[in-house]
Amino acid sequence: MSFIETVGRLEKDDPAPLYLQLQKVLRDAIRTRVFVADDAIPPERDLAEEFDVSRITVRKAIDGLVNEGLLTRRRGAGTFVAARVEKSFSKLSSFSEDMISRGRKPHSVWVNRSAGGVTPEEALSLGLSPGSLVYRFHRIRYADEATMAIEYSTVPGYCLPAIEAVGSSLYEALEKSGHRPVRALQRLRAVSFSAEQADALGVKAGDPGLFIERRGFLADGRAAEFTQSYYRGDAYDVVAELNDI
Ligand code: 16G
Repeated sequence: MSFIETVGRLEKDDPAPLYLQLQKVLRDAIRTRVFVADDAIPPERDLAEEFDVSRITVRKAIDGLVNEGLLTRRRGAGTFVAARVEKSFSKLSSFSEDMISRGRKPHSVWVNRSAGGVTPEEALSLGLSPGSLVYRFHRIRYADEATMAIEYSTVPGYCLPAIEAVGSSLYEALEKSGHRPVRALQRLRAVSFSAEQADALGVKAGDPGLFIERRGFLADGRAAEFTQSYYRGDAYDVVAELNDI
């Protein structure tokens, strides 16, 4: 069956630009696993022909998905569904959203969750007054059956109605309570996993990891989260789009 038979046509009377429609078709195909990691997507000229659009439209659609990290171009070989998770460094997305958009199923194993008074260190990270309530979440994050990351999140008490509000996704819970961060500061550095971390992730002690620290803020400037993530170095590429200043 051809790709177009599987995914359907573009709606020519849909007012959305054709390249955005084609992006949606390709994004859906990855999300629903019509294409999986390392699959080649059809060449530009075939897509142009099958969807009856210009090559320029196809190129624009693909460029966007390459920038998002869903597709990668390999010189001389074509365009493939990214095997590693190409994580955008400039998008305020959640782990669950990152996985779902790639057709992978996120889930977490809880190591610990607790509520309590802020520690001096947390108070500094989140800009909270001593005595404030915080929620702490420690999770091992999976995509399908593969371990991806260890995460420690601290969330100010005013962001959630209760600790139980967080089910499979922290951002979903924050969004529901109207406290999803709208801005964040992030920093990243290379680490090598300790024996304990390696054990939790099923990798070898000393294997490389990416440590990403995110401080998320609400529109009014208050902190919404302080999260330290240890991502597997063999599973992620970090990508960012840079614009001229
Ligand atoms: C991502 C975020 C982390 C956030 C988590 C929420 C980065 C570097 N970090 O891992 O700050 O707390 O997603 O994920 O992207 P969830 O909504 O699936 O629980």
